Amino acid sequence: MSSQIEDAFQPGDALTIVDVQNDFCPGGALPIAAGQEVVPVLNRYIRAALTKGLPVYASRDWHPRDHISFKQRGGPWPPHCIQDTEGAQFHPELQLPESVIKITKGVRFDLDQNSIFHETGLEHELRSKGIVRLWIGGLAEDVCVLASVLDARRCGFEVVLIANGTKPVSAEGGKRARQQMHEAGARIEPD
Ligand code: VGL
Ligand code: ZN
Repeated sequence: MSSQIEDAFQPGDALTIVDVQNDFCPGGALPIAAGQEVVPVLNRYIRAALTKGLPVYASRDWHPRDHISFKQRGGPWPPHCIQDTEGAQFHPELQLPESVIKITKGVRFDLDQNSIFHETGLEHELRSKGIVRLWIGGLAEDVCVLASVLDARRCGFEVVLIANGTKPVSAEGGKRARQQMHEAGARIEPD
């Protein structure tokens, strides 16, 4: 029997999982409340994508030590997702397939990359694969998910936000982010 997710997936879709890393989950360096709850939801989407032969992308925040976005450098964030540390690893229960295509961001010394499109070449990659629609979930809804959804829309991709597969840094920020994503033309599902 096919799942509802499988039925909703179409050729030209890609699943895009943003920054589901230990540091963004409870116990991590920049914990998002209930961040780990996105994992079983996104695992269902991964299984459906594989069944339908759709590509799965997973981004990771991957900062050099002493990154410009860290508080000690005048940035907004505590140190997090430092390259090759435990905190930067994907959540251990996230069932990424061997075929996963990783997007590594936050590596630049001179700027932060909240959006998975920002200076990563992802637009080129998606177009070369004939992708027209992205299903996006992950962490954090009001930071990297928001920036990525807005950039995807600017690039002309259709976007479905996996609403139960994302969590915000703050509840208030999450409400605003959802509104902004909706206004930018992203479908929010399930609503
Ligand atoms: C993120 C804060 C700092 C995110 C990354 O992935 O949403 N948030 N760096
Ligand atoms: Zn970061």
